[in-house]
Amino acid sequence: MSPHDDHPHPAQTDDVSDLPHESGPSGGWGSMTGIARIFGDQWPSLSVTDTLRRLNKPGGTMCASCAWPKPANYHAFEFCENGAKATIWESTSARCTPDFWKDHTVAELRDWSDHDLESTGRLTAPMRYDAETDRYVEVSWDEAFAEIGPILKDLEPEEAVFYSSGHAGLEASYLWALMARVYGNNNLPQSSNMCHETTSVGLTKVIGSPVGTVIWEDLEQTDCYFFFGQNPGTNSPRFLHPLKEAKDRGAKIVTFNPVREQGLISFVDPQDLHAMTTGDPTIISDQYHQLRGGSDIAAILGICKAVIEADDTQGDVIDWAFINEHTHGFGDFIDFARTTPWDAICTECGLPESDLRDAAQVYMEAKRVIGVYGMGLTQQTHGSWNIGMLTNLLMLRGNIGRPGAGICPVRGHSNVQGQRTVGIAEKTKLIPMDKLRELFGFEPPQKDGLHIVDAAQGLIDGTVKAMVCMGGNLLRALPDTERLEKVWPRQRLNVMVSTKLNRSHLFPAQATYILPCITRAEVDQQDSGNQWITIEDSFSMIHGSRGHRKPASPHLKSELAITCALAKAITAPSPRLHWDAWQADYSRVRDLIEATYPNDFKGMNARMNQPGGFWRGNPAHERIWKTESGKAEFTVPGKLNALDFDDAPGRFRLLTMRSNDQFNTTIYGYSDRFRGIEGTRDVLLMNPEDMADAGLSHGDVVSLIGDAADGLHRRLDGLSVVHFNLPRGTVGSYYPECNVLIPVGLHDQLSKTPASKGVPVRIEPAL
Ligand SMILES: Nc1nc2c(c(=O)[nH]1)N[C@H]1C(S)=C(S)[C@@H](COP(=O)(O)OP(=O)(O)OC[C@H]3O[C@@H](n4cnc5c(=O)[nH]c(N)nc54)[C@H](O)[C@@H]3O)O[C@H]1N2
Ligand SMILES: Nc1nc2c(c(=O)[nH]1)N[C@H]1C(S)=C(S)[C@@H](COP(=O)(O)OP(=O)(O)OC[C@H]3O[C@@H](n4cnc5c(=O)[nH]c(N)nc54)[C@H](O)[C@@H]3O)O[C@H]1N2
Ligand SMILES: [Mo]
Repeated sequence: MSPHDDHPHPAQTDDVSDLPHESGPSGGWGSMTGIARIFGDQWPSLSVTDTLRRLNKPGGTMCASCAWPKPANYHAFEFCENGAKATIWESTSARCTPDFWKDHTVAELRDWSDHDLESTGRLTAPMRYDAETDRYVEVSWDEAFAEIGPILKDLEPEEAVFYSSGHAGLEASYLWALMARVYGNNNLPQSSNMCHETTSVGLTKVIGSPVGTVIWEDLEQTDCYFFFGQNPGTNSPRFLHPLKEAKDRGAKIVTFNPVREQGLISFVDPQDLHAMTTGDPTIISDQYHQLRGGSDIAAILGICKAVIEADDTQGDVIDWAFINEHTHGFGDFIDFARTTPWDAICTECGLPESDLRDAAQVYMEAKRVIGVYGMGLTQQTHGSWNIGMLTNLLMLRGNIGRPGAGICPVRGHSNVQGQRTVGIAEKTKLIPMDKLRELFGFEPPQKDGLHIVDAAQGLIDGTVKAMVCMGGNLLRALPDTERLEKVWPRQRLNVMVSTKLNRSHLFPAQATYILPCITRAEVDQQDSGNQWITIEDSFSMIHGSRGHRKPASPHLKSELAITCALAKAITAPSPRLHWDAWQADYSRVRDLIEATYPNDFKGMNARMNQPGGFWRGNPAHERIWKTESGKAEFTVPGKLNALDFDDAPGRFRLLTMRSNDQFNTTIYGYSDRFRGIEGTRDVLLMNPEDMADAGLSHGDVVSLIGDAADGLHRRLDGLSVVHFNLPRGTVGSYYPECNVLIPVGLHDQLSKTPASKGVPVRIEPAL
């Protein structure tokens, strides 16, 4: 039992009569209370207020939480509740020093919760696992690299994997990718393999762009948003400001989500004195459609069908000029929309035809529409079809590549998109190998590397023998965590560059090292001074960032310094590889990035601190389609939902959720304020009629049983049932606890993104 683990279930504070669990607007005083609570919990030094003041402003520090863009015209406080939580969490005064291990063994810590592991504080020194005592012991940096080097050199290059989790800046990421390639592989999976890989692959297929087409000016000009499966209130709260501004000028917002998410319902701007005093919220969604989990294809098709019918009767609804000039495949798509009957569409998505026609009406009345999406669309077995369908809808009225319109995937980690841009990619076709050869005088490996799902399978099969991780917590973030915990220790080597202790440290391989790093808000002192780093946001804007805080320990190194030291330990010296000089002055790495990607990063060193960042451009924004046909592609999905299983008696569609009190596997606390769930994460959210049919009452304890076709047994015990406003047949429970239920093989068919929002489960009462 963890020391602070006083969160037994059931402990919901909500009243069951209080359906649909609405908790007051997002933002407002609730967000202040959320920040105050974590402040009291973590006791950061008071200089954290200085860090917060500098967040997301030119010349300041770019928030290490999400990738939401940073505007040129920033607010006095350009951070949100969750950005503040992330900053306070890493600025904690708590330290997990080598002495911590005097009192604890690794085996014992496996019973601790994710929250309590990270609550031990910032890691302060490099550590090596000692099997004899089952503890970590301090090592010097030199010893660590001297031991890691020979192990990796002894492996076949293909047996080692270099994972990264979207935090490290462009400079460290560029060198990380270079290091792997000089070492001899393209095994560079990244956290986006678990989230927006569906975008990288699926969106590229239809519009030739791996990233969204929208920029700030579009947000300022749009008159309509369609939201599919993205939750700005929790995951990108600064998005609520442009949404409010849009509502203030009369724009419309239509949302499709099985869960009524508070951030998409109403918002009180904490920086608006009048709103804070009166408590008057802005209503965000004009229409909120709670479709069944995984059924967006049907819902979007219904909207398209209504638009096509309106064009048939009234004319001039579809943008024929755009379709004729810019698209391919429209004939097949319009046939599909015409021939799919309304009752099939409505049965699948669980919404009446009138709802879809209402949504279509708003869509047709709007001149400029932005389609926003997140994990609700990407983390499905046919997530790529979802993205194709949303693109179909936007293209019907030419809503891509013109001002105020476009497609807007909202990214996750703060630099997750940028890491891909500068070479962290397992697919060789994405990398300018000729440039690398020319710049560094080596022969880059030609074979595609491993996606994170392939790496997980490789761990199971025994073909992957070393995971070297720049951040992250794979033993919680990946699917099938219980299976992976069993095979992870078989590795020859595991190296984890981390800021805090997490569960992935507790299943040591034959040799295991934890290498602690500074965070973005901390001073990154090198020979030429405190270094700037850069990141890329969701709108492909590049921003400089520099830390001002004293590092949590004098023994920490930067991610870039660790990369250079590792590179020297695992690759042969070469007159073209100046790892020491690059570490001494990161501007030299920016010159390399510019030399490798001249179109994207022209003048990088000079432009990085431009207010709002500099844009690396996007051909699809200018209606240049880098697809196979040279046109934007209409696509026809293979079926009306994005799942790999059919409905069956007793089978539910599980969507794994983030609470407002977590950042991925980092659990800040047990208050999912927006959903009215307090004091526990061990819950199963369920429709009241489904509960009645299953003979369950609010507070009953149940188990979830995996119901995938592979026949393996997967279960999660001890969840208390919560009476919740969800469509019938769809249930919700938290990520990462639920990851034991998701098969490694359950993923998007095109991009391999795990289908974390479309998991087949059954429910069993507790014994
Ligand atoms: N505070 C905080 N911020 C974060 C993160 C965090 O954990 N905490 N994580 C970061 C990361 S790495 C990422 S990738 C992003 C993730 O941000 P989001 O993309 O918002 O991800 P989720 O909250 O997992 O899911 C989004 C929504 O999808 C809905 N949904 C589930 N299934 C379906 C479906 O079948 N159809 C539709 N239409 N909707 C569905 C859920 O109810 C939820 O509201 O956020 C980033 N920002
Ligand atoms: N069921 C289910 N599974 C999911 C998802 C889901 O919605 N449902 N979402 C998926 C998504 S979108 C993602 S992105 C992945 C997330 O997967 P990961 O990126 O692997 O996980 P995180 O929780 O972000 O990693 C947290 C750890 O990163 C380390 N860390 C924090 N800050 C830094 C830093 O600045 N530098 C370094 N080097 N380390 C740092 C800390 O040690 C911390 O414990 O999970 C995926 N898994
Ligand atoms: Mo993510």
